[in-house]
Amino acid sequence: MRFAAGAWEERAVTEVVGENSLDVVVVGAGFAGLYMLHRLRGLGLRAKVLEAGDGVGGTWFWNRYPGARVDIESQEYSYSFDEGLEDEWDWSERYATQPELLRYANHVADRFDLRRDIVLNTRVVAARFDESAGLWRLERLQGEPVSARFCVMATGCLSVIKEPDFPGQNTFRGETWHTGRWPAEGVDFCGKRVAVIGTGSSAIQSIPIIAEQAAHLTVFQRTPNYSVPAHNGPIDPATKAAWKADRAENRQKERLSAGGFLSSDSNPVSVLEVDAGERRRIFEARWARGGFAVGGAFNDLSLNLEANAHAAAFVAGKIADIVEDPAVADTLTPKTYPFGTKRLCVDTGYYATFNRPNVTLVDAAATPIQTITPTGVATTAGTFEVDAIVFAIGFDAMTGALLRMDIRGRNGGALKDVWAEGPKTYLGLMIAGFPNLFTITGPGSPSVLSNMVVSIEQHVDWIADAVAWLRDRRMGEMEADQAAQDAWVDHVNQVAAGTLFHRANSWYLGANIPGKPRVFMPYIGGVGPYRLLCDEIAAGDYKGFTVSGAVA
Ligand code: N01
Repeated sequence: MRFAAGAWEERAVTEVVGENSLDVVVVGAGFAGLYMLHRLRGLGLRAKVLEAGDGVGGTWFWNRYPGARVDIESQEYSYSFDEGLEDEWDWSERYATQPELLRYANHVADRFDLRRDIVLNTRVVAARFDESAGLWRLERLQGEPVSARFCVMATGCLSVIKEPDFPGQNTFRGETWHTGRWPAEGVDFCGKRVAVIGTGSSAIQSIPIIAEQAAHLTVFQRTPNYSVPAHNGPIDPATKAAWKADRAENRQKERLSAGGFLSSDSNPVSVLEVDAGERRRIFEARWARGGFAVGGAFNDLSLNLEANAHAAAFVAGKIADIVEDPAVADTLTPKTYPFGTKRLCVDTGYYATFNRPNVTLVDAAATPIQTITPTGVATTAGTFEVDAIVFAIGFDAMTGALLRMDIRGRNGGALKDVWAEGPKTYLGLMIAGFPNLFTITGPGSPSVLSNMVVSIEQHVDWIADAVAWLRDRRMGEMEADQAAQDAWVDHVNQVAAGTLFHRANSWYLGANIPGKPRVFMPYIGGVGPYRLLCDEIAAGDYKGFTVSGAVA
């Protein structure tokens, strides 16, 4: 396996954090860590960011596979905290590419002079709360520990890849790659026979591009996904001008919306209340609009199986229209779970790629992969000889990055034990028994069901305000109450139980990782209501949190 990973350069800890402990240590320099650092600096706090990679950008640093781009419109998938930044940054495409998003992250790091407090090539492997000192002590893979009163985990929801574990994979003589750890210099597939294993968003974005390069592409699909067209292209000047004219209002609407973005507003009508003609007209208009718009075509698609079946049938019809071979179209059509209950994919030319003569679809549910041989991929139907394998097999989502570290709170209690039956948090922001430890877009918050940048800004602002509030009162500790956490966990589960999301074996439920507890991890109650609740809790002197530990 070859991954693009930064060298673990060692830097003296004194160079990194000085002799004294910090006010706040932030783990991760993606969009969350960058803005967190900016806010903490604004409060006059001593903060540093520790980042495992050799550059900033998080998701957009690691996911460099061909075709990688955002699936929420670029103008919305960007920071809103600084007008000057918004004014000067000009997105070139409706859905920005990974290189453009990475340039944006680097621009933000430079514009706000963040780099001097970011330590790259530093993987945090453990974080322990030292109760007597009231400090979090973080251990790095190499180097001395770093201590801080507060620790903010900005470690991302989709940052730990699912490692391939196919029998025989080590015998393979060709190249292997993982979409989530793509090399910065890119991969040249020209003239090669390539296998892509997996058909989630990463595969669906990369398959059309790899197919254009490769001599032959074989796609191994275990479960088909619903995919909708992006209709990507340059953003026309009128759209840019309209967005800019109403930007402040648009941003506020995003913050109070269901998903944190406006481009796919939800139609407040039941699909069951309209006739077949009207139903078709609305679905077609949404399909033509592109992106997640189809998901918001009616208000009951994620709640009611009968309603959902209309969306599923509509997409199935589109697949049948696009894909010339009816057997291939049928294999590409999801049948085992409702529309939208796995993350909807947004593509450019995905289904049409299967009309190319150099592309083969293998139904890895009917004929499962058995082994990887020195020269190919063997299924129960035969062996497919290839020169390169792309594992597009996803991530250990939401809890992976946190549980990979040895995080210990009060009395040495380990997070992995506390979360043995699934993640439990208060608001996705804090965990009972782990004082002064914050999680940005943690499980139990809207996170992956939302425009991540909107949710990141909300969490960063809430955490910065909480730390400032504690400082102003000269209090040293804040911790989620067990009872408040239990009530929140119940609420998160209850809201999810009212939807169809439990009917898919998705990564939202941890179902893609063997042995992971089956728990719906994000909060599906909506970005706007969730924000208002968090604000109300803060305004009520952090109801549900215990504040203690007067400091001099
Ligand atoms: O991962 P996935 P992803 N044998 O878990 C298959 C975000 N994202 O990296 O469903 C055979 O969705 C697995 O099959 P199955 C986005 O939120 C966003 O594509 O388990 N197949 C599935 O088909 C997304 O949802 C963008 O049966 C195996 C695939 O691998 C999330 O990241 C772009 C297998 C994994 O799909 C994850 O997407 C990319 C095995 N042993 C990602 N193991 C944007 O557009 C797994 N699979 C912004």
